[in-house]
This record gives sequence, structure tokens and C-alpha cells, in this order.
Amino acid sequence: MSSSVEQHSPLLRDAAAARRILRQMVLIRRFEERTEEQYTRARIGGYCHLAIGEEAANVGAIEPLTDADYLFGSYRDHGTALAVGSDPAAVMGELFGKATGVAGGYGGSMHLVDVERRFLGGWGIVGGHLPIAVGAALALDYREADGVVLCQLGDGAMNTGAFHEALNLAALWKLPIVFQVINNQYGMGTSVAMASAETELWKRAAAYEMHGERVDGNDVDAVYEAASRLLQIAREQRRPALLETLTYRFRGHSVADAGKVYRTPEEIAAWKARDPIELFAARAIEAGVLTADDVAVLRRDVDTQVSDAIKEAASAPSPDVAHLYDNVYGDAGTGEQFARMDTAAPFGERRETRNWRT
Ligand SMILES: Cc1ncc(C[n+]2csc(CCOP(=O)(O)OP(=O)(O)O)c2C)c(N)n1
Ligand SMILES: [Mg+2]
Repeated sequence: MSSSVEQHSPLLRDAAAARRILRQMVLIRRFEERTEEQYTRARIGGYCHLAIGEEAANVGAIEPLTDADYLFGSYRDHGTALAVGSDPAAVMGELFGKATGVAGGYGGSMHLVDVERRFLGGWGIVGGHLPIAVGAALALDYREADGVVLCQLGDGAMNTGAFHEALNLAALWKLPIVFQVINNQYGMGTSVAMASAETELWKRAAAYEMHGERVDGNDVDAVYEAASRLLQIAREQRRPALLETLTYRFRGHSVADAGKVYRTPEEIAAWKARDPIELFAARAIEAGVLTADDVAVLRRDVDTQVSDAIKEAASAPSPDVAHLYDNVYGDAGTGEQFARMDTAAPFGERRETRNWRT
């Protein structure tokens, strides 16, 4: 094993760790590629945002979370759910709108959730989850619990008012939370340079007397090292932090965007040449913890796992329309109120849910 690689790579300490990390990243990549294909087959409705290229940012930051910790993500959340260990068949089931989905088929692509694994969503309102994540950190602090919160957000979310409110309170109240900015350098078609006066996003932490730093988000080791350290500081010293992971989405903003109008072919090629999965696989082989054969076997295994997940999701039942409004409000009596509302047709254009309760 090369000592320089070993020194900088806690994830390469043994074959099992390297295999687990590589497998998670390969799983996310394959899952997302097949998701794109399933979308074109009209098995997925609504919006669908892929995080291909951002695997190291997700896996490296989520790996150090313990059973006491909580995770919040943005709407680009398939990789987040898979990295936290949600069942791929249940994640695909959610994308298909099936009853076996992680949110019972009610949430869809942007609203994945896995309470058992303390992944509290998947949020469609850009930046809207930040104050909620701060609330979770406040709850942990109030209860004197050990846990910390990891709150992921995009570079675009940093320009919402909720970002300011959340970071200010987190720092003021010394809450156990790490904000991870997954800076993929674009918010839809708008680059960071066109949207942010300060393009080194980590520096904004200083406005809240908070520690901020930037790491290479395509280097899973670098993300893991920084996330582990900052989560530990938040846990032990109640000091929140902002971790910027600089990365790139290989695909467009959503499946409806080719992502080529506002980015040059050279820029895309340069980032693909730094594919986070290839980088880690090469490092693991160079360090002697995995062989090229190990990597090939792992990729084949993951292919099968994702195919099985798709088959399982496709054959799962749809949710019962009679339960459409379950879990919307706590008060069980609201069903009657909904029964009188023409909620699917606010402008009277069509009545999709007619007689849904009969
Ligand atoms: C409050 C709000 N404003 C606008 C939108 C529309 N919108 C959806 S995604 C997006 C860009 C977000 O960019 P970023 O935070 O960088 O996340 P990324 O898509 O790069 O993962 C916008 C503006 C929204 N969902 N919510
Ligand atoms: Mg972005």
C-alpha cells in the first residue's frame, strides 16, 4: 500500500471500507442512470432531478453520521436516500408513486424520507428546509441529546432569506448542525458567478461567526475527512459549521434539461475527467485494497441490485386513492372537509378525484 495514499485516505484503511464506499457511489450512479431511463418509459411522473456526478459529496458527508444524528436534504435527494441506506426498491417505488415507496407513494422524487434512518427529507422548496433543520438541532440541544444534524443544500439555496435566518440562529444559539453546501456551480441555468456576489461560498459563514471551509466535492476522502471533523466539533463543542463541497452535476438540472445551453462542452468534459467514482476506484486499486476485478464484480452486483429494485417497484401496488389525504393534517376530522372540496380542480378545469371517498 502506498503510504501517501494511506495517510490521506481513512476510507482506504481496509478492503471492507473501500468496498462499502465505492459500492454506495456506484449504486447511486447506476440507480440514477436507470431512473433516467425509467422516466423516459413514463414510469415516473412530475419532476425528476439526478445527482450524477455528485456521488462523493453525498457519500463522503453521510458516511460519518451515527445512529444519533439527523439528515436533511434538498429536492435532489435520490443519492441522499441511498447514501443513508434506504432500500433502493423503496426509493424507486417512491419515484414510481407506489405504496411501497419510502413515503408511501405520496411524495415522489423530491420528497423522499426515511424516518427510521433519521433522514427527514427531501424538500421541494429551495432553502425551505434550513430553518426546519435548525429546529431539529434545537430539539437535540434542548433534550441534551448526543446527535447532530447534517443539512445539505445547493449553492442556489444560499441566496434565499431562509439561509440567513437559519445560519444566524444556528450560530447564535450554538446548535449542533453542519450545513453542507453541495456547490454544483449552477442553480438551474444560473451559474454561481451570475448569482452570488461572493463566489467562494464558504466565506459567507464568517458573517455568522461560523467556521466555513471548502473541499473538493469529487474527492470522497476529502469530503469524509472534513465532514467527520466538523460533525465532531458540532457534537462536542456545539459549534455549527458550513462545509462547501465543490462538485458538478453531469446531467442537466432536471430530466427536462439537457444542461448544455448554459455550460460549455469543455467545462462538462473537464469535470467528467474528474469523475468521483473513477477517482476513488483508481485510488483504491493503487493503494492495493481493491483489485480491478473487485471493482468489476461490484459493478455487476450493483447492476443486478438496481434491476431487481426496478422490477420490485414496477410490480408493487399503487396507493389507494381513498387515502390520498391521510397524513396531510393531524386532525382525523379533516377528511370530511376534503370530501366537500374540489381540490384537484382549483380553477374548475377537471375533476380527477371525483367520488374518491366513495
Ligand atoms: C423557493 C423556491 N424558489 C424557486 C424554486 C425553483 N427551483 C427549483 S430548483 C432551483 C435551483 C436550485 O439550485 P441549487 O440550490 O443550486 O440546487 P441544485 O439544483 O443545483 O441541486 C430553483 C430555483 C423552488 N423550488 N423553490
Ligand atoms: Mg446548484
